[in-house]
Amino acid sequence: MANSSRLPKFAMLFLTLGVLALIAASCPAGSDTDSDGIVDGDDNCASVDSPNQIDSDNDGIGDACDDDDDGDSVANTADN
Ligand SMILES: [Ca+2]
Ligand SMILES: [Ca+2]
Ligand SMILES: [Ca+2]
Repeated sequence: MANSSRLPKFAMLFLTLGVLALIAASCPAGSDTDSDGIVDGDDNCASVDSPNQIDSDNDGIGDACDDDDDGDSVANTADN
């Protein structure tokens, strides 16, 4: 008796988890283009692997994407 009533609940749990996983996988807001573990909406550099999200000048553009990551108006390539 106990076993026969437990099995459908277990099946329902898996079905629910499966549906939730399907919704999460198909939701664009949850996508992570660069696979660094930060979803695009929260990623300060969505196209570059940047799990640490460091943004030295706090301009909202992560160092990985920021041409001038210390905000002194001198591009990284020319900056000392
Ligand atoms: Ca990301
Ligand atoms: Ca990133
Ligand atoms: Ca920045």
